Amino acid sequence: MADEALIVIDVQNDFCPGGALAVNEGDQVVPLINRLIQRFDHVVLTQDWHPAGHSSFASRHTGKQPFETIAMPYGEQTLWPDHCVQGTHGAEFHDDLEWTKAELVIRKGFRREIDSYSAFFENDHRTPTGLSGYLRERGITRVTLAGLATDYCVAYSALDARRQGFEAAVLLDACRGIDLGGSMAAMEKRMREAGVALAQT
Ligand code: VGL
Ligand code: ZN
Repeated sequence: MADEALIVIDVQNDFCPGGALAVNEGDQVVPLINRLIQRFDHVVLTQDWHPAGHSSFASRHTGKQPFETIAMPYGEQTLWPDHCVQGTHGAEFHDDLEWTKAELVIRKGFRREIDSYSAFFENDHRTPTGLSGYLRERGITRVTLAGLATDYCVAYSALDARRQGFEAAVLLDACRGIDLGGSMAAMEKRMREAGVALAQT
């Protein structure tokens, strides 16, 4: 287990019921993830962490509504309601998440002009967060992922983990998804094809 890390993705108020970008049943992952945190030697958290007026917010683009897509210099980008703004309550971890044991918090999406779903790379698939180097230097070869949302930040993190040469598993019962236009099925397929183990806690 010393060479394994649990990566808890974006268990933040804005992705839970009542939040700005609420994922259906998002808060229900918290008790499962708390048990996982106890079981793992190494725990990393990610925190979606946008400046106000972030380019992924529909409010930044006149005439655009949340969940529409636009072309950005780095590719297609889904537009979201304003969420996880740095320093706000919505950006904080869910109150019941027992995160004190975490050894690292990776904040992502802090560059105004580019979004970042993955814990490893921003949405240009090129700009690193530093997580690969951190894990590698610590001798971690296998990551287990859980959190929000299955079909966005969890899935892109798992795909990049494989791309970076880590073994990767996603615990689906400790995740909840957004499911825009079939994104749940599409991302589960992509994960499976990339060699991500899809499992349960
Ligand atoms: C996420 C959309 C926008 C996620 C973050 O955590 O899956 N989704 N920002
Ligand atoms: Zn975001």
